[in-house]
Amino acid sequence: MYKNLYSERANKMRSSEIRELLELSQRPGVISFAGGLPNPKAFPVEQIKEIVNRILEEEGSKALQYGPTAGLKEVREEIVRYVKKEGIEAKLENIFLTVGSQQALDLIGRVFINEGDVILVGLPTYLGAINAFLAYGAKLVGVPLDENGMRVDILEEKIKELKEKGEKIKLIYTVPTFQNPAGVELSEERRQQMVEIAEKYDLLIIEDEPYRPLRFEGKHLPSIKSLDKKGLVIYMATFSKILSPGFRLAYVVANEEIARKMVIAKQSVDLCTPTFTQLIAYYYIKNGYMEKHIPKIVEMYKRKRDIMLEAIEKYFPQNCKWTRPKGGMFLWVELPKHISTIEMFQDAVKEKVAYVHGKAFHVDGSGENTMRLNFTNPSDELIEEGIKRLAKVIKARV
Ligand code: PMP
Ligand code: G9A
Repeated sequence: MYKNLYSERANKMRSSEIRELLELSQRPGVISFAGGLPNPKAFPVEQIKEIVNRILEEEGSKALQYGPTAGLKEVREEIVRYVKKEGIEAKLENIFLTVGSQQALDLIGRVFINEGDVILVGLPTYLGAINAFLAYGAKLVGVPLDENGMRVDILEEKIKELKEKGEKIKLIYTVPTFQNPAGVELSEERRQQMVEIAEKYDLLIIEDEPYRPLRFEGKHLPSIKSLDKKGLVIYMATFSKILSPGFRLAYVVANEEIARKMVIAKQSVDLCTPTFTQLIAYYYIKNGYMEKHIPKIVEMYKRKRDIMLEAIEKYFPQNCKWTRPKGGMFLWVELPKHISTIEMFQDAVKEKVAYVHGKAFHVDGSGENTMRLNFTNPSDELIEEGIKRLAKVIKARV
């Protein structure tokens, strides 16, 4: 009955497999490797309690009030200092806060995408970005990944091909560090090459970095933004994986003109990012808590990755392949070609184990024999049991 009333945009919106699975994952007895949820033990409840009490006592009138759309000045100043440690030189005008980096992805769509504009994305890539961009009518073109992240040689070939066909290419979207979903990291050389490609073809790079602080091994690589001299990289980072996703707090670093446009777009979306959570995160960094907290999360998640890898090696059939991520929250599994992880999901649910099927992350409809496993949310004990259940389900189809 409402069909004729919906906008064309509403008809393009797709529901997220990950969000749909959250309810199932919470059913009693189900071991979920599906959602990219942090472990609740990683939430610093006591310190947040202390900060919240102090904010309410001393700054209640600010914390409970509307704030500027770009975010509170002192919070943005703190972020200027924070990203400097990442080699990113930013001024206040380059930075604004958002309600999660998911909102930043939506704002990108709002500000840059006309119907049919091309965005180049990884094959696979983050589902939430796919859905945000599709809602604005973007045409998403996939570029394969290997163990060193996006294949920038293929990226350039695709750009040339698309240009020859007269397509309007706007953006390259990448999650360079411990990518969601594949867990791989874009090599330093490819980061540099990606910037060169953006310069050569007048494109913007969206560098989405939720997992950058969650490194278990290896050396930190320069952010793509730190290699960008021309203002072509829009960098986004979030507090979701290092503090609390419930805060819905993230930030964007971009060229001043772009930041201004995105902030204007944000004005209509929500007026401002909650001042309360901004202040909590601010004091969390300022008091030095963040610096001490991140290594604890890293230690916990590294242990969980190791438990999952060990269990996979022990229980999975030999003709499966999987990644060994050096950080982040996910590993990626490839099953023999004839197995559909979409069809197999019903067996998994019967065995009370959940994952996200890989096709959801592929904009070209491929990846049906793949799946993403999250290792951060389940308890250590349940990881092994869950992998055992999953192995049983896979073996029945091999
Ligand atoms: N980008 C990527 C790559 C993600 O993995 C996620 C969360 N899973 C987000 C963006 C959204 O994060 P948030 O909105 O919580 O900041
Ligand atoms: O709960 C969400 O939707 C955030 C997690 C994203 C993911 O699992 O990739």
